[in-house]
Amino acid sequence: MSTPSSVDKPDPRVGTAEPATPPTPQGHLHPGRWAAAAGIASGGAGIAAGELTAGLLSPLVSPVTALGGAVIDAVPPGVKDLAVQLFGTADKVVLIASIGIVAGMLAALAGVLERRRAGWGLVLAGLAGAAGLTAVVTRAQASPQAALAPIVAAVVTMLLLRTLIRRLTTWAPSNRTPARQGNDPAPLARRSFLNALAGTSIAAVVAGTVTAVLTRATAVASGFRGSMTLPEPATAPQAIPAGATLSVDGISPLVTPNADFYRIDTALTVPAIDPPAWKLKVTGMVEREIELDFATLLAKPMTERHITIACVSNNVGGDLIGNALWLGWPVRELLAMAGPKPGADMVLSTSNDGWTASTPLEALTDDRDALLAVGMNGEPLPLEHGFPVRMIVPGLYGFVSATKWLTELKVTRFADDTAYWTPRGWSDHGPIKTQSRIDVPRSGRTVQAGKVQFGGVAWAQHRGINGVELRVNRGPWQRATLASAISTDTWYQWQLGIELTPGDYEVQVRATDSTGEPQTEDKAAVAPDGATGYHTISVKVG
Ligand SMILES: Nc1nc2c(c(=O)[nH]1)N[C@H]1C(S)=C(S)[C@@H](COP(=O)(O)O)O[C@H]1N2
Ligand SMILES: [Mo]
Repeated sequence: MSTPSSVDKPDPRVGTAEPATPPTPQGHLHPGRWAAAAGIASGGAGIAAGELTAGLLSPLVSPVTALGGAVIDAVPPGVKDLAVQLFGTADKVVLIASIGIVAGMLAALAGVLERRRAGWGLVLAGLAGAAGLTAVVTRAQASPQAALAPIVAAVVTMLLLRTLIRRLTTWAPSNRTPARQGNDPAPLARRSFLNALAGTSIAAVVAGTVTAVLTRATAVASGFRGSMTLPEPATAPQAIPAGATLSVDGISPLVTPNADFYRIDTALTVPAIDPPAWKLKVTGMVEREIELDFATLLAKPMTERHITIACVSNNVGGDLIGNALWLGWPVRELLAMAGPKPGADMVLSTSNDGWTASTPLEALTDDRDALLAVGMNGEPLPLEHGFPVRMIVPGLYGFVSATKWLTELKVTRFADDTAYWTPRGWSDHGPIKTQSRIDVPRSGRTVQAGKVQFGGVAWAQHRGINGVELRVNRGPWQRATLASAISTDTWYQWQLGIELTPGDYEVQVRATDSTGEPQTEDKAAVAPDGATGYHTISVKVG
């Protein structure tokens, strides 16, 4: 028969071996403290699980960094300056540590509350998760999957907290119970709680360590990016002509802000490259192989140009297209240094993560200003858009030209080398097809009878657009007002007001490139080399 005093004797049998400690937790450490410890361990493991999720899915925005960002945005500038004065470059470390301390106190409180009344601690954990979720989704760089991390953090915290507090309550009921009689469950329950607490703490430390290792490279790359200054372009960029922007509500902005720029790549996690360790190799059919480092690249005479890039996977009317001001060194200068050998007709560009693109050699050596880009809209390339260096080639779809996180250019032949997408059902060449899109009104919208304002964009990079027309219910084509171009390498805005009486309408758009070739009505799927057909919308006029 086991009694409270008999458990003090060491007993080798499983489940009953207990060190010589008092039989109830009250005599050792107050259960409230154990509850607080359970809260901290659960919260720690939950936050670590959330940060790990973010590290894998959305390394640029994690719950903790998003909360830090939200704090920075919320404090008045005076406080920010004071923090920088006080802590210098350690200000961010101090901020994250403060978030850690607040989180620890809240987690301890959640443990204590959960022990007092089941469910209360879970509510507190849920509220903290909601705060993290709000911070994450309001960050500019947040991707949809970034929302997963705070949810994982909250769910893991709640599950662990509930388990630990239940075990603690079994061991040390919160309201005083009569002295235990006979088969005392306390030692077993005590062991069960302490094991779970230890397991949770170890899991928190392991997940935290893995996350730190995983995200260290991203932190280094972001840190470098944040402190670098872009070189000035050797020649000023083309000015945006006065008539290039039309004032139509809801039309795509002429220049796409970085935060709104579409992102397409096969990278599961955003590659993080430390620029001092970066090198670009020029190999293959060249007179001289070249290795270029980042400092050398930045010292080259830079060109700055607006170029509209588009994805071959963009459906007719889709939004996988954007226009940015790119700063870079022309690829042709680098290739001229290397000296391509006769017979070469392709450059296979490789990214840090092994992805490859096949670009016609000619598109990289002619005068179109294919760039080794380091800047996007006046900033260093965002990490997800290829930091530190990517290719941007006017006139070609991204999958055959716009290699991000660029590390190698191999001069070769289409007959000898194959790019990533080519054996997967896509073409090895990818000139951009003439296309046009109606941005307003949105398809399916009801608009007021009278003069209805239509507006959108049209593009045929490197050829240019010379006209955009609309037709209603397959009637005659009506010529839209075409804005001035920045250059033929960018998209053009267009607008047209059409008198419409109440009813349902189908409206279509088509563009004609500057060779006089109108865009085709024939529908083609995105594979193998880009969608065709007219963007067609339905409009209800009320
Ligand atoms: N390393 C790498 N670069 C890449 C890709 C990729 O999968 N990996 N995708 C390409 C494709 S298909 C497109 S459309 C463009 C998109 O560039 P963005 O994400 O900066 O808009 O990047 C290109 N560069
Ligand atoms: Mo693409």
